[in-house]
Amino acid sequence: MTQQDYINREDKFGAHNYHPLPVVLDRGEGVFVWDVEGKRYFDFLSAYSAVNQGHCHPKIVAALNEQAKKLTLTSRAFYSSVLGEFEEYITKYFGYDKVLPMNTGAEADETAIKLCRRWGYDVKGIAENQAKIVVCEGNFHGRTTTIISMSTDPDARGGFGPYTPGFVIVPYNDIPALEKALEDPNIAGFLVEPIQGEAGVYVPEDGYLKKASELCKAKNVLFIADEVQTGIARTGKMLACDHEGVRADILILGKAVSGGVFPVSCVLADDDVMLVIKPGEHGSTYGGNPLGCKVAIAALDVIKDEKLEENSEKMGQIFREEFKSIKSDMIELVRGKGLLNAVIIRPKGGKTAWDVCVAMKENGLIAKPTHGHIIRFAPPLTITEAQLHEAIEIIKKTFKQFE
Ligand code: IF1
Repeated sequence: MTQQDYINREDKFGAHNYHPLPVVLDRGEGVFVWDVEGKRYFDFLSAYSAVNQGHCHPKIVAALNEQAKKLTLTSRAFYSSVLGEFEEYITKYFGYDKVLPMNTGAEADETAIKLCRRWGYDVKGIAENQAKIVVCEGNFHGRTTTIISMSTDPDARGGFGPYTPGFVIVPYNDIPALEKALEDPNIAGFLVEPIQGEAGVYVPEDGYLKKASELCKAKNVLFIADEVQTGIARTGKMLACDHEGVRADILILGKAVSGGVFPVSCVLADDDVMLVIKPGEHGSTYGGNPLGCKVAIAALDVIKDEKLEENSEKMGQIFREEFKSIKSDMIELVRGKGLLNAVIIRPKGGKTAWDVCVAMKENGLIAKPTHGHIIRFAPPLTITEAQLHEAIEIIKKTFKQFE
């Protein structure tokens, strides 16, 4: 089968809800992936920051294999020998009283929304069905019906109504707007991405998160951080909120919690919030399954063992410095933190970010354009300095081809 045969088969039998770059991947190891013809690429997407620990990390895969032979799923109708181990591990790791495990990022966001609303009624005393959550313009929290109800992206939202009420949208990185919105006594929470990923790696001004969390505290509103994409050392600290010393009341994690090996997401909170949900009121068949628990413990171990926070910070600095030295009138701006970076592309002679990504692919590096004019650069955090320089040479060479 040629690459085109694989592409045609997906096109014929799969729903057309994605528009992938024309490359068919077959194998991965560390920062590299190989296509079905054996060509090697630097992976600068890392499965949207799920593969922070690198592809097929031996320790994480070993944890998967070992547990797979023993017990994979019990449902939450019974206790398991592994769930408590994971719960103790992750709550101590992030410093929260309790965790609620789910599978995907969207489910964890949904969990946070339900938790926040229930807290709003039971603890804050908001009248029935009146609770509201403040969210930001340009947000991305997933694909469920409730989540797209708070989206401002016409592609994500359009034509899927009717929408779930109860959200108030304010501009991102705008403290006065947030302050004004929080005057409404029915606001139960403020849900925010510490850096907006899908919006194009939009980094707020220094102090925004700190100030926002203080405003929330003053108004008895839960500060809810969606760190599904920014968490787990992606931005140079374990959590992006750590850059400003902010501790969320509800922390949402997904993606790299399990190193891209098995879907695991979760919500962390202290008892005063988490215990408002009672038995039977929320859950998921696979949530907290033994396989995911063991994988997540191994994946989080790897972050610490290999000092990936430090490496992410250091390699990120080098990446942005080097990028600034690339002479191309197609590069408008480079921004990001740690190894979550984006480059804004100025189209030239009809050539767009898509064409740049296709050319980079030909040269041995894969990344994905977003919003037509932005390319995200987010390699696995295990990337070495030598590998980073090699990757940057590929990027330089590619931009030169457009001169
Ligand atoms: C897709 C982007 C990344 C997320 C935040 C929750 C979720 C996500 C902050 C939901 C998911 C994804 C999903 C992926 C594309 C993607 C993405 F391009 F949209 F912005 F990562 F860069 N919160 N992000 O970023 O997590 O349910 O997917 O596990 O194809 O939709 P999920």
